[in-house]
Amino acid sequence: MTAVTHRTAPIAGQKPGTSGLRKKTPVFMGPHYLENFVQAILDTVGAAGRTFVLGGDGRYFNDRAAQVILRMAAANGVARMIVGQGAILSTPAASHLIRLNRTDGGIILSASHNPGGPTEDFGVKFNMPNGGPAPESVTEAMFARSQVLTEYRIWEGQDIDLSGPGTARLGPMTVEIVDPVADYARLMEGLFDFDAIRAMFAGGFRMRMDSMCAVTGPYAKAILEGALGAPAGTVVNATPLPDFGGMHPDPNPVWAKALMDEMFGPDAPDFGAASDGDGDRNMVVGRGIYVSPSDSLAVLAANAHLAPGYRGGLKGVARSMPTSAAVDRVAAALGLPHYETPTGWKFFGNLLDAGKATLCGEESFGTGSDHVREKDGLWAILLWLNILAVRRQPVAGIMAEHWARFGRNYYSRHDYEALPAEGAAAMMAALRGRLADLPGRTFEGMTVSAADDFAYTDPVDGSVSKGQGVRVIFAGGSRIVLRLSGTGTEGATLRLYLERYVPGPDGLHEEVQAALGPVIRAAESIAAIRASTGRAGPDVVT
Ligand code: G16
Repeated sequence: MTAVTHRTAPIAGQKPGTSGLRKKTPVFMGPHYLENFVQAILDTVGAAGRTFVLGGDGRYFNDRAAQVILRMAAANGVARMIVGQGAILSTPAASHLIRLNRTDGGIILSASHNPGGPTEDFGVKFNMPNGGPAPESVTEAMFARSQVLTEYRIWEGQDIDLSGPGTARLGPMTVEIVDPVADYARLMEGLFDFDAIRAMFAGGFRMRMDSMCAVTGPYAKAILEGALGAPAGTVVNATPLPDFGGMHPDPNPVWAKALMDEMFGPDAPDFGAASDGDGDRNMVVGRGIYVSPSDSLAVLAANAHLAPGYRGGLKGVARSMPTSAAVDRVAAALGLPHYETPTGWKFFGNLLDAGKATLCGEESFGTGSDHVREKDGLWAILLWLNILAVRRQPVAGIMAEHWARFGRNYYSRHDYEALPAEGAAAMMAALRGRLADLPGRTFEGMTVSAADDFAYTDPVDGSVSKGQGVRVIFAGGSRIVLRLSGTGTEGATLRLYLERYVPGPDGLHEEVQAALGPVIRAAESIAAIRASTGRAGPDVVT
């Protein structure tokens, strides 16, 4: 067994997007592709003497990629790797292990909610010592390195047996194989009132958790059915599979349709939830009522003090720019600072580290807090359960009271997927060129009060991120946002975010797409999406 150096050449396009480098699996499995990117990571963050966490969501190629990364780490002088058993770690559990063990960061293998399999998606991302995704300055440096490197180092040798907890050696490097669930479960137990939730389940409360054949299965089984005593069978699709059982592990009403059907059916349980490929996203549904991620963030912010971990109140809240302003209204009522960041969890890291925000959330089914530096699907579900256990009301009752108090931000996202990349970029460029003409003009009876391309100055380190999405804001709080997704692997995905504020007391219980009708029509007048894409309508409406 020895470290060898292989000659290689830069591979174009190894540029991390919204959350790491995501490509089709065959691309990642191509000659030197994974190796080049991992070498670029190690060269950028430094390897000698370091300790890193390694794990992934179990998708196809996860196991092979983990073995390659371990051998590369050993050859590059890494001292210790903490690896989830079977190379499995949910993204929030990885974030926790990075922090708990005071490591130098971690490598997470996941393409999140994108489907997995030999012809589907794979991804690699690096998280910093604070447990959060690498910021743009670091991912840019990785990309730059990938474009000039000429060799990579790898240990020649056998695979490490990752099938059970324990310690192994790979040349000079120690490999510590850990239970993926245990430390994470302990963290949750410290944040939430497990006794109250246990009593609620014991009293007959019924829940359905859809793990979508992805990584949260073992976590949800251990915590919900194990520690909290929910009946066996509460968690469905609980075995992680390399192809997610053919499911698209994206917890939204479209892809988690079976759960939606059950929650709107005659024998609906009290509470429904789903999580995604790597366990950082969540969807929550009550009996007969869907809770949008933006509303969920607002409800969690308004009620977090009911959970022991947040009893002292929140330091502040943050949301991504396209996320609805529902949480801003809670923050204003509670006198909390609130922040608006670009899309991408990495932008919350500084706010959390600096103690400026406790809760963060995004419209893209992500919610989290300062307990880790990633969004956390099961955490959000457990916080909901804690709130339900204390308030003893159905989800619909909680939502009705919330809207009555704060008003309602009707909200929807329309996605146009797999568009030709150049055409989509040209459409956005044309729109950006028209923004200056919009203020003062009226569409569907709504007057534009501001229109811009969102730029963010990080309040902690002063870094500036420009071109983060077009905003058209109307007097009265309605809003249209357009941006191109940074997580797709095929062509371009255009995201159109639509929001309309209704202060109440009237009009708080309308059908969402109907309530948004004027905003949808205004968006078409302003951006001419259908005309420029040739599409009759969006592919996915959430
Ligand atoms: C990632 C990011 C999120 C972002 C989402 C959608 O989530 O971490 O911050 O909101 O992608 O991004 P986009 O609109 O650019 O596709 P995940 O769950 O995919 O890691």
